[in-house]
Amino acid sequence: MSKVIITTGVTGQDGSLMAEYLLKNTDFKIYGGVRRLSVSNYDNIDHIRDKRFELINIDLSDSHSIEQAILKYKPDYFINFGAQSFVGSSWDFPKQTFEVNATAVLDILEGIRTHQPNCRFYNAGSSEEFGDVITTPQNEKHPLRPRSPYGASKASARHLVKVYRESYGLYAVQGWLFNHEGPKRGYEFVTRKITAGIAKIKKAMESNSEIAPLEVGNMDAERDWSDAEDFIHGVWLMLNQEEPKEYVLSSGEVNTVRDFIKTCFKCAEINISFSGEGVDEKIFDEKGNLLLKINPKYYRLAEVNLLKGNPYRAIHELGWRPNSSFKDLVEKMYKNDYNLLK
Ligand code: NAP
Ligand code: F7E
Repeated sequence: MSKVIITTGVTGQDGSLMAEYLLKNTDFKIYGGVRRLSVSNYDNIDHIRDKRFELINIDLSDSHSIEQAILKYKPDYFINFGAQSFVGSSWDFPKQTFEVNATAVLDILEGIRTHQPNCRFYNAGSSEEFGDVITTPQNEKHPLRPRSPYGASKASARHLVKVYRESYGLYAVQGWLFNHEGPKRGYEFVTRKITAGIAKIKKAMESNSEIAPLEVGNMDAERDWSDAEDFIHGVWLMLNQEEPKEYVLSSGEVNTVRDFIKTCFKCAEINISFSGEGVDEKIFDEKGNLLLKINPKYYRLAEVNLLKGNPYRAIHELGWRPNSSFKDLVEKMYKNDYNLLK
């Protein structure tokens, strides 16, 4: 009998990559949890045609659906990638963010404890838990100082995972994953917004049509960006150790949002110049066309200015390492978005 795995969030970036990874690297039966939406969004999984991959109903805001899935499919592994994952929206929907990102984790842990105590559980933790950082780079010992309802929800989930691991002996872990990106990234996250926006600008230039300038928020924010594909393997390693232990996954390299924008314009072979400062900062092309401006509506109520991870422990204990460089990542995302416009 092959093993059974439930993965939530399969319509999203990480869940869909994990489904592909498991189909390629295991002989498991994979149940992908999806919730009902008025218009379904299966773009990231539409291409998967394998009878080992099946969609099942799990809405993380409904504890019954979680318990029923555990009872019915008796998973050997449960990977929870489902979340309200957009930090910016977590101020608009704080309660929903907490319920989906923290209370649902309690429901999964209870379901596993009660019905499948040998099931290994991974919950998707975040560098946003470190928030207002006091030392750089951040490793597993950095205190949790979240700055958003999103960060607070993930930090709460972390405590629950630890309590269930220590109280009931569950194999339950939550890695600290720093920003990871790629062609399956949602369009509201800054990297995809930039690569999709600059691809549109390039197309407009090529067809002599009107250029719609990109609008962003804080270009000084610094992030440790990696390729999401690198992280999926790290999550799988974290789930398959002799003893449950949690790790930081990151590249250890930091860039500003402005660096990401500059690198992407370079990939698009568009020469740019900057003018102004702060909210008046703008980017123009050689002909004086406006390509980018600041829109304060994208500023966060409380910003996390700098996140830089230290993946030392994952590299030395898990044997994991990031493969892709920052420039490779920007290029891969830009090329994908440009090709989508063909
Ligand atoms: P994502 O692309 O936004 O995917 C989120 C997934 O969660 C989607 O499949 C979404 O389904 C699902 N979901 C949302 N609410 C749900 C609900 N009530 N019930 C069931 N499913 C629900 O996020 P991601 O980038 O893949 O991230 C995966 C996980 O890692 C998340 O927990 C995120 O918070 C965490 N994380 C991500 C990063 C990163 O840089 N990507 C870094 C650290 C941690 P719909 O399609 O139905 O909306
Ligand atoms: O913002 C700044 C923004 O929304 C990155 C999620 O996967 O990673 C992600 O969270 C930075 C922030 O990602 C815009 O203020 C500037 O400083 O792409 P983001 P995030 O908030 O870092 C963590 C690790 C997760 O766990 C999350 O799930 O970019 N920024 N201008 C902007 N951000 C957005 N979205 N849009 C802008 O126009």
